[in-house]
Amino acid sequence: MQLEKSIIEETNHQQQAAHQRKFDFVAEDINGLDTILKKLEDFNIAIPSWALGTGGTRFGRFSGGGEPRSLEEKIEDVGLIHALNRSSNSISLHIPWDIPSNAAAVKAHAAQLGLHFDAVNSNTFQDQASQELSYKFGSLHHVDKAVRKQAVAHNIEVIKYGVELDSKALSVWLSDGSNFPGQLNMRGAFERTLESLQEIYEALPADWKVWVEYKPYEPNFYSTTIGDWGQSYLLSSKLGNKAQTLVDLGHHLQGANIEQIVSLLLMEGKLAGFHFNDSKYGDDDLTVGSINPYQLFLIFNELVEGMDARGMNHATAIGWMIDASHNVKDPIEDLIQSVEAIKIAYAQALLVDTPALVQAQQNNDVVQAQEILQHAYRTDVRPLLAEARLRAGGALDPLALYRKQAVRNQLIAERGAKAVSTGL
Ligand code: AOS
Ligand code: ZN
Ligand code: ZN
Repeated sequence: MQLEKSIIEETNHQQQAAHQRKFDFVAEDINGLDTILKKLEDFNIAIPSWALGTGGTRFGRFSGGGEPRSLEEKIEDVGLIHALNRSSNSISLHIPWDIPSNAAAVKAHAAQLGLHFDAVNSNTFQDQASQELSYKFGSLHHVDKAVRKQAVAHNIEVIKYGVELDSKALSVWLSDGSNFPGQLNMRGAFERTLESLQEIYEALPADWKVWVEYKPYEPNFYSTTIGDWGQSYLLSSKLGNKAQTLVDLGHHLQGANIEQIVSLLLMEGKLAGFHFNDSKYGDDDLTVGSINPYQLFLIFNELVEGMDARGMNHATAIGWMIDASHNVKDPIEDLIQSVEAIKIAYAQALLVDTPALVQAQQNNDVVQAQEILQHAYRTDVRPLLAEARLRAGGALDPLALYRKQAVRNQLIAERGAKAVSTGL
């Protein structure tokens, strides 16, 4: 299904007066308002194809119904989100969950909804029915050259699908690791991973990147071969300019200073981008900003400062994507909330008084530095986001409109209460 533009316009019209009051109140104190609004309008976050269905844990999965049954329906769902928020103009596909058998048609369908294709993701963390050799003991790091060869070939096949869709990056997350001490030689595992990644790297088109994601544990619980940003950075440095490190916010041990990691990767030109989510304990894949929105703001503060220092375009220089699992929420509602939370953090970071902060840091004025950051963080920027959406043709309040139109019920009527999406 698609949302009629007239419905969005009509609802916006009804909400206009209330919006204007809130917008005028916050806008009055903001310097460079139009520049900020333009940056917000330009800022889009990619939606992963695997986040449109209900997620689950190893204990169960409780579908809410109306899930997309095909790649076409996944694209439609992203189209719905984008129509509402005008901030989700791309989709990141996962192979083999979403094989684009007719790439031209898939691309045309997406384009009609204002969408393009973000990074393509390979999968060597599961065995597929058609697969000859098992990944039970790893893929790119496997001790058996034949398994590594199969995994390399899969990644090269994913690049080929991506080329057909005009993607520009291959995103690699490996579950390779060990469950018990002694199970593998860590140096050997790293060297074999590097060698496999080098073969994949060789297959990248000139204007492509490979994004190397790290994760400290799960599904392996003793060691992970690309376990942290240092290991990913080491690999991406050895590989070359087309390789960068991808930061998934949930892939850190508790207490890690993610903003510092981000700042240094950015400084080195090695920050590929993000998988946004939030967590309380580990890779919980909760809605972005639901647990620790201040940390999200601090990450964006480093990003804005670091990108400006390098003259980078905020919207396009790195990859912005959500990677979350919606176990108890309607996936579309969760994604609307996630995009909003990311843009709130971004808008707050844009409000930081940088010259004053530099001055405070120079003077070792710790109190003033904290005041400056928290002043920006505590500003209610939601009316700015709403205004940017309005200017871009989206809904003033995407979530409210989604509910008012009973979109999920319409999707259930169309696809059935038991429709199950491909994915984890
Ligand atoms: C796994 O924990 C990672 O976050 C992956 O980025 C992602 O969830 C996976 O690649 C889905 O395919
Ligand atoms: Zn991820
Ligand atoms: Zn993850």
